[in-house]
Amino acid sequence: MALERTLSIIKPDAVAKNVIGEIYARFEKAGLKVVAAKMKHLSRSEAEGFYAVHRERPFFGALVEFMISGPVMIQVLEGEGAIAKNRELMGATNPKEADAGTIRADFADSIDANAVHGSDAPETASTEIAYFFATTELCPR
Ligand code: RTP
Ligand code: MG
Repeated sequence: MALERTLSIIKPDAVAKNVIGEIYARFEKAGLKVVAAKMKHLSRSEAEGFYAVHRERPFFGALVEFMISGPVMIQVLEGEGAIAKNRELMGATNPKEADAGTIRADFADSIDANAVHGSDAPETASTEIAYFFATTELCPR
């Protein structure tokens, strides 16, 4: 398996629940390393740009409103197969369908307020990392 980097966001609901540390512990226990991190309250245009791929979807407006409702914690995770590993730790988009023991099963309330984001493929991981971090902000490999 290849050493990968992926973008992770702890969404406003999970930040408000004060579980950043608990979520970081799950990343670390799974062998994922935090190689960059920042806390940020996204502007509307930042959230719209980040989720531009979903612009035409019926949930786009609600998604943007939710993502700007409070600060988020944004990190780059590195590890063997980091993209899939992080998606596994996160669980299904809808917490009602998420496997027991996943981040969404344990911390998410609804499909809108679903605690975390994770890149879904190598291409989206590169674009999403570059969306929030300058190369100089990432730990060298
Ligand atoms: P994410 O991008 O946040 O990691 O989540 P995901 O890949 O599991 O889900 P995606 O299909 O990319 O959707 C992005 C976010 O939009 C919200 N959503 N709402 N109401 C709905 O039917 C619906 N579908 C998606 C979720 O908050 C999802 O995380
Ligand atoms: Mg997605």
